[in-house]
Amino acid sequence: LDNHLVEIFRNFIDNENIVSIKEYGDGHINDTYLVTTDSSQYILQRVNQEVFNITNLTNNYKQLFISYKTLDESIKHFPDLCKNKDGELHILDSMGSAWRVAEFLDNINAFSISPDIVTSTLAGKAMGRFQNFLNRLDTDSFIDTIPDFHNPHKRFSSFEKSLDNSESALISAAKPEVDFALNNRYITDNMSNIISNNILPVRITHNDPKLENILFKSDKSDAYIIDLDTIMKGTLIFDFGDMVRSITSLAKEDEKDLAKVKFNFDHFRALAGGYFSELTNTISKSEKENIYNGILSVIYVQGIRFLGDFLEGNNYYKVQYPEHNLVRCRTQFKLLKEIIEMETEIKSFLRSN
Ligand code: GN1
Ligand code: MG
Repeated sequence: LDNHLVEIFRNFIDNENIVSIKEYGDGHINDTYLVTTDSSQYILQRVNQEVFNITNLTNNYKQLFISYKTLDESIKHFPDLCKNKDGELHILDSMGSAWRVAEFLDNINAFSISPDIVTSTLAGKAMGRFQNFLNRLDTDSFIDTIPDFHNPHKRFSSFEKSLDNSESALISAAKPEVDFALNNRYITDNMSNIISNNILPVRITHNDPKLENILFKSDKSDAYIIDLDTIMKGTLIFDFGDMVRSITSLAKEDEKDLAKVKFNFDHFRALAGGYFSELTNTISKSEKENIYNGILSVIYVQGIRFLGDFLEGNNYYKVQYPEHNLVRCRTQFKLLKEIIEMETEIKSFLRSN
């Protein structure tokens, strides 16, 4: 057992014997461990403070948990965070790292690829229900944990900066992707226009609801939402877009064989059906009308974020090899192309649902 991890965990749970502490999951930003004790299991996490402001993050978690209790929700949407001895949701260690402990949910499955239609429908439903819960919260009590997180204009500008700062060898290695990014910047321009018209309702949204951040009960009766770090003001169409990004392609985000990265209409229908069935009464006309643009924007922005990080030498996302971010970028752009080819069919499906 790693003494430092044990010491940190003891701040939250001190009356159970620790059996093991193992690295866990596939998150790109924070460090996650599974702690097994003689009577239970927990998630221990080190929050990446280069990405998140921990004070704002914990403020938002408190809002979430307070609201959860006062609104008396009948369904469980997400796992609880444990309090430390002083009643706080995170601690800082001697090196200044921020740590927290969450409840580990039993009998659940996480997927990086949707295994079947039922799962895609359930993912949509679970996020739809979660959005309905978020709609009841006080928007102003949430602080942005990452300002401009989905701002398409800002994302494009930082991509241009990465391009300027990049070594020429890296730019040559990514020539087709850089060209694609530059040729398709209209996607962020269009989205920026829509946003500046102020027609999209400002809601509290998840902002990172990729499939891996949805945990499915083994009996497929329900699902929980995790990775609540980016819950803040945002727009629903980007949440839907991120689900489309991670659910409709049936390939891993870092799949090297692009032939496997294809837009799957059946899974799209299932996902959208599940999501909209929960949101019929809340989704606005402007959201519905711009949802296709939202999908394009999220996938394009994800592509240029991976590409920009590759060009800058992989400072942001965890990588397993130097081209990892470039490989990730390629899957995003491939999916984006597939979706653009299906524009008419996708739009007509969205109109009739
Ligand atoms: C990151 O932490 P994780 O792996 O759930 C990223 C998301 C990206 C996602 C791509 C704070 O999410 O924005 O969509 O990777 N989170 C942050 O897989 O940048
Ligand atoms: Mg995350």
